[in-house]
Amino acid sequence: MSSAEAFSALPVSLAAERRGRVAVLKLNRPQKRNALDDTTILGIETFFTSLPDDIGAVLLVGEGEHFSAGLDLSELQERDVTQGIAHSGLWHRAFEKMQFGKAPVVAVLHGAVVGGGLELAAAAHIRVAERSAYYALPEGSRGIYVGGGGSVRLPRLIGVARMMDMMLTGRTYSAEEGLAMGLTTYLVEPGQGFAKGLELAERIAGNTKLTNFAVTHALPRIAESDPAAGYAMEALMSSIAQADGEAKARLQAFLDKRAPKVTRS
Ligand code: 1HE
Repeated sequence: MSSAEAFSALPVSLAAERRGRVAVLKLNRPQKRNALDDTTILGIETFFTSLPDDIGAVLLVGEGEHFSAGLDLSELQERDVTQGIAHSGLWHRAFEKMQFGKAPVVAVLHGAVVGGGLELAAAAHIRVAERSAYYALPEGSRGIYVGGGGSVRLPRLIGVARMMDMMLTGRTYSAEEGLAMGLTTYLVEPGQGFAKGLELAERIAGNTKLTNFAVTHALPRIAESDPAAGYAMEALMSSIAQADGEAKARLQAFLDKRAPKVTRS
């Protein structure tokens, strides 16, 4: 599928564009603070499943004053238990497609990154947070529970105890506090998020496809494995990666002094 076809199939609450080898996906419902309704979640799934093969990285951003206010609460009232399970499954599917998709995802965060918005951000591989960003899980106070994979992803990032505190007490964390906790990967000044995110996404898109696959698909699975299986998987993955023609060309370029050295950035 071409990027024009893939991007035009999105609902109005999302907008996508190409920046070279980077696809930018924008939450585009600022009048509702980018609250995530079913249509938007389905659109996120469509976007990640139909990403053109030549896209090397995705930049996920939010229009308006906030990244996302989370679940669209107006859609919640009518659901029974069975529908609730199906709804959560929809989010799980969409975010899995994002986390384990064709290309790494850099999320640019500002303003509210709350509830399902934080669950969405947690499915990204890198989070660039502007100083205005804040993290919260207001589900606790609303009488509901996370449903977008938050119980699985967030404890792995910040620990069970911190997540419990956020849900039980409504505690919020700033973008700066998020640095130490593992929510914020890069902290930037207001208005600088897009440029920083794009710079990182372009760098990621310059890696080989195989390396990006290894890092985003193999590494998290290896980290979850028992050590014996992990070592075996690592040995396989590293031998597959180094056998790739592009890897050999890059190693040769270094040995020929044509490739950059590793320096402090
Ligand atoms: C919404 C939503 C929403 C705003 N669903 N409509 N999430 C929350 O509990 C967060 C709820 N939202 C807020 O706390 C605030 O809206 C914000 C701090 C994010 C932004 O405040 P502000 O002053 O900029 O905007 P606002 O005036 O509160 O909202 C503007 C409009 O967006 C207003 O609608 P309007 O028709 O009156 O203009 C709001 O009703 C609407 N709006 N947030 C629906 N979330 C898979 S499970 C995940 C579970 C969760 O995510 S629970 C957490 C839900």
